[in-house]
Amino acid sequence: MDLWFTEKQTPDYGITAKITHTLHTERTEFQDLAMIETVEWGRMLVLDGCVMTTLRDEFVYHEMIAHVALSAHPKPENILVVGGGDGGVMREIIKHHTVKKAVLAEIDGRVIELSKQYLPEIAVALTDPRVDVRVIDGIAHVSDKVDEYDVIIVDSTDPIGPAVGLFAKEFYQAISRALKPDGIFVAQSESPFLHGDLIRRVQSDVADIFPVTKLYLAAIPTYPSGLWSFTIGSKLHDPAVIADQQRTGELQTRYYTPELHAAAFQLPRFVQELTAR
Ligand code: AG3
Repeated sequence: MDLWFTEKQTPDYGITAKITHTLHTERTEFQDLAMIETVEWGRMLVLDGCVMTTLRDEFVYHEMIAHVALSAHPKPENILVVGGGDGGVMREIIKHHTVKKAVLAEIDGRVIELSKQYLPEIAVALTDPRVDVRVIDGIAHVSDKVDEYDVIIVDSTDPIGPAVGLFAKEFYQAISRALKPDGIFVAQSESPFLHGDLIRRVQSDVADIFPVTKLYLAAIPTYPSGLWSFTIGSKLHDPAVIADQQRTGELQTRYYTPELHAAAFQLPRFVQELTAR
């Protein structure tokens, strides 16, 4: 049988994958959710028609959103992940032995439950004793906190639907308050090829709030255009510099390396322009 899934990444362009079967589909309280088995990329989680993660390339995104911020921090102990219900970011966070507690604030409990069921390789850490999984609105959680976290990671969907507020300047302000005086914040910030205006706006909003603001890149084949950006805001530490060489050197990873940490901040000229103030 010839079954295909297409994400329309723009009105005029998309990515298509042959699938062997659909494992699950439902309309949750917040979004359309699908688990599908693809031939090329393995099992895939799709939210509102957008590829969230696949078993074959998830390591790139999850390692790069977690290890840059955590390695730039000298002693990351209390961590918050907003979104990230599949658990991939958590799996990477708990590789840092300094971490005492990591809170997951995911608004859609079905993403957590179905990831545990269908993506156990990604969701493994959700049962770790250091991980506190909460089905709550991350925006409300962050607004309640002052001086609480060393690192806050925003693993959101695209800035449409339930994730719009996660790209708002007020949210970045609340994140800054919720962070300790040397805290670091990182968020996925979409594709330089397709979402340049968004990257420009996010960089400028974060730079209004955080003394150090940078952008770094990773290659994620199943995301729109394949080139993906992360915006990082830091109150004190330079996010491009590894704080504890030994801890970072010990990480078991497949994409992230100490050399790549520094290299990821080296931007092509057209991307540099998106970060100019
Ligand atoms: N976060 C989603 C990245 C956005 C992908 N966008 C798209 N396919 N249009 C990924 C969640 C993984 N933990």
